[in-house]
Amino acid sequence: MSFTLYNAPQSTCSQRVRFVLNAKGLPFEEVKLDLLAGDQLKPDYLELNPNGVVPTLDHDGSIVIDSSVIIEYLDEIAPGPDSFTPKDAVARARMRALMRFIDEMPAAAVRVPTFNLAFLPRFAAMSEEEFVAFAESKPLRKEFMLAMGRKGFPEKDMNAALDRLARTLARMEREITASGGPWLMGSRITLADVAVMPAIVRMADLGLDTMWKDKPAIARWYEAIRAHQAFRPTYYFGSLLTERFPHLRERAAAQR
Ligand SMILES: N[C@@H](CCC(=O)N[C@@H](CS)C(=O)NCC(=O)O)C(=O)O
Repeated sequence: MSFTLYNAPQSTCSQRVRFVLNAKGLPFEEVKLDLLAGDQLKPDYLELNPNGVVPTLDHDGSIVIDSSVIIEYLDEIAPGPDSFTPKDAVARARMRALMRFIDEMPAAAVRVPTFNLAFLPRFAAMSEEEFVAFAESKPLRKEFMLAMGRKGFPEKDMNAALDRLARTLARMEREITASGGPWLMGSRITLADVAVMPAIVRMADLGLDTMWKDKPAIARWYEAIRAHQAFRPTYYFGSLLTERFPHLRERAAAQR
């Protein structure tokens, strides 16, 4: 089996896929796209992924897109050594429901502070015409970019995103407590944990980990995922925003 992953080091959606590939010991070739330069919008890449986003997996010539779909696919074709999917159909349905919630809530919400805090200087340096042309070339994220504009999302949008993240943490705390932990669904890690991991790591990267200081189940969950053997190879140097943007390093330190 040969795998090529089109992705970006700091992309949260890509980190899900790298984690599952690493956990399963599946060797893969990485093609790294520069998302701020617009590599994901080039015609050759759009042929592979018409959404113009990463990640995209090429498995022996078959193209699979969308990180949630890709991690389910990988767990189906390579269930060993550890499966991330419960055997019981009801538990599987619960896992998928959690994954839908995660895609809709934290995965989307975390983009707002990410763009405002990390990527804005890049867009602020563009002319208005350049920025609008860049936004309009994005199949999936045109409206998101135009809503942000070159000045960033307004405070109201930032607060709404932070509130959605806070509600996600409350839901996670309840799920982990009810299941007995340390994972969302109990003693075994599932794809739901992998799906939410990058949003939680991103929050810590942005200095927002204070949001779970009164949530011991999440603190334990975070320790457990960081201790997983797939974590370090997934988060190689350059995967965190603070490793890439010095201004964020200072900001995150000041938050704590
Ligand atoms: N639902 C998609 C979303 C993918 C996505 O939003 N990817 C981001 C990086 S995490 C991206 O490529 N952004 C590029 C852009 O906004 O132009 C998935 O999970 O694969």
